[in-house]
Amino acid sequence: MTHKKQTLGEFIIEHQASFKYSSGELSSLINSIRLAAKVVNHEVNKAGLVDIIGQFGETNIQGEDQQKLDVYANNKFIQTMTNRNIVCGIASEEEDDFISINSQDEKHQNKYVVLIDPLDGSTNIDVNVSVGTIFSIYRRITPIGTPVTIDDFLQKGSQQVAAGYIVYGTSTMLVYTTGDGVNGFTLNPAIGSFYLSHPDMEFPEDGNIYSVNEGNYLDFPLGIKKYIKYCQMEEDERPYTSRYIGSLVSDFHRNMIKGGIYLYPKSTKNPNGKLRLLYECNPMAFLAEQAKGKASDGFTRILDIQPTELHQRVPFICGSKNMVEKAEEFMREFQ
Ligand code: P6P
Repeated sequence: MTHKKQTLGEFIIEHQASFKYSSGELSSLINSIRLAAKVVNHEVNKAGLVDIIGQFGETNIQGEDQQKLDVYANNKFIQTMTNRNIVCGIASEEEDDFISINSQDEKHQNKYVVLIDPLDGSTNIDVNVSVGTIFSIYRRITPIGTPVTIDDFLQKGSQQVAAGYIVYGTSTMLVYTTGDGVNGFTLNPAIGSFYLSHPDMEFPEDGNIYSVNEGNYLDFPLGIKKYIKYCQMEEDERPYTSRYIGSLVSDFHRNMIKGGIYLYPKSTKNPNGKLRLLYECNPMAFLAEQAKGKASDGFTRILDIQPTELHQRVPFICGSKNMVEKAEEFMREFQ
């Protein structure tokens, strides 16, 4: 007899008591993300059919052309979380500065801040390759009753209370953690419900997939070059397989299921790497550690890095524990 799969809503209610900060607000916040994910998924899936693709004619703080779907996803997540009157502030890759959400009663009683990359991998939209949304949730640290400040957003990744991603791929999945393991939910588009399809997701300790943009090889630090050559050597279980989608969420998701490592090192073109600490590396690092994997900049645990700017970038190595540790070994030996 097949057991009825638990819906995301049922799962949230059942696990609410285990939240470090057991409060209905966090459940409601995750539910608002669930709602926005379904709406954005609908647009992503039909993107090829209507004129929603292509440049929106503006650029974001990263100087990247904003795709219409980027802007749409950004607005949808912000609007959905604002309407629920739970968050006191939102930061987004698509917004130059953070947004202070004044609660309807204007007394700033809401206690969570959310940081999002609304549509990561957006350059893949035009070529029908999977993209994703990444979110990171903290409790504010400035006093309730006052407007949020930048300090509420510049918290170490170790302070996150929840993090996750939605991957809009061959199927749409929502994968998240509240600090008690990682669980994956698959959307049944026919009825619009997410069902628990991947309980207790964990990175295999070892893997044979490495994900890096080898086009930047000549610019990489020597330690990274040495590690890539190590992956390619005929020895033991190597050579590994090279798989790079160009969408962090998709590469991370595949590597978590099959075992593997994702690397976005620094280079002369990107002296601090390309990925942003607050709304890409920290949430993915929280998920990685909760799934028994590892995430560092090659030397320092990502979750221990003290942020200094909203859109700061860091080098990022993340995945199966033994693979990350081997890469760190090369980084230490060859700096
Ligand atoms: P490159 C997408 O823009 C992104 O932030 C990640 O999702 C992806 O892994 C990476 O950048 C791809 O960057 O320089 O290899 O095209």
